[in-house]
Amino acid sequence: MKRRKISLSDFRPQLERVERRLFLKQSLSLGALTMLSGCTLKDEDAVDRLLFAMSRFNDAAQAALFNPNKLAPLYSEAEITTPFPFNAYYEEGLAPVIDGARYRLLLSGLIENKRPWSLEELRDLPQVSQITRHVCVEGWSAIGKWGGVPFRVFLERIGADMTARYVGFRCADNYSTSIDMPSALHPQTLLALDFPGLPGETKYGFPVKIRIPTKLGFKNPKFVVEIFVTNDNPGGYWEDKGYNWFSGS
Ligand SMILES: Nc1nc2c(c(=O)[nH]1)N[C@H]1C(S)=C(S)[C@@H](COP(=O)(O)O)O[C@H]1N2
Ligand SMILES: [Mo]
Repeated sequence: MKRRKISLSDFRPQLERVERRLFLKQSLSLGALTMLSGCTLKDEDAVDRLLFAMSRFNDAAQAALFNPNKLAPLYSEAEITTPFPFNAYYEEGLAPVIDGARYRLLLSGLIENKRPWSLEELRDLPQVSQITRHVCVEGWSAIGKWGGVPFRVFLERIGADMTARYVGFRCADNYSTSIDMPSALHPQTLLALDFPGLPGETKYGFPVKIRIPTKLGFKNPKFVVEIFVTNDNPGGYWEDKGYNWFSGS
């Protein structure tokens, strides 16, 4: 497999922006501010902006390096982690419990057919399953099995604009995240309907989770209630708090 070589010049605009920020930080914040304020070298805003610019630069680098055909490793049934760890931005007892019979998956944005989908209709699409490793930024990983519809198949079925840049997700617990289109179309990205855990356990994302083994755990939304396609980066719950947006694993 041949991979396109990337060089720093591919990122000229981003680099220039970072350099400009560095220059501004030095001349305004560190220079002018220290003169004005005496001794504190503190300008959290400028530092934040610089780190944000570097993180966006890192997004571009990760996107350019992302190989849409490279597969995440697969594992055997015997390697599955039981019980599978639960995680969310709140404690376990507060995870939403959704009524599967009344559930409808909503669609919006750059999609031809936006009619909502019931769980039964999603089940009628071709199903696959895979055992992969979930990696959380908080420093743990676990191997689990997820089943469902290849996300590319679903995006084709609904007439999603695959030339658009982003796919965004809204969840029943007010969580949100978004991914780049190449990752959405990756052969292992699943609209998952089967989760780790015991039958009837809903905390791992019932009824719909987007399982993306090529991305960190927080880019894998659980309890998904709406999917949208857009050219404007939608950010997300952790992304808006400063986590790196691309976050490949
Ligand atoms: N709706 C929703 N999805 C979410 C989260 C969340 O808080 N809400 N947390 C994310 C994070 S940080 C992790 S590690 C995984 C945890 O998934 P699990 O409970 O299946 O292990 O879900 C991700 N998706
Ligand atoms: Mo996570």
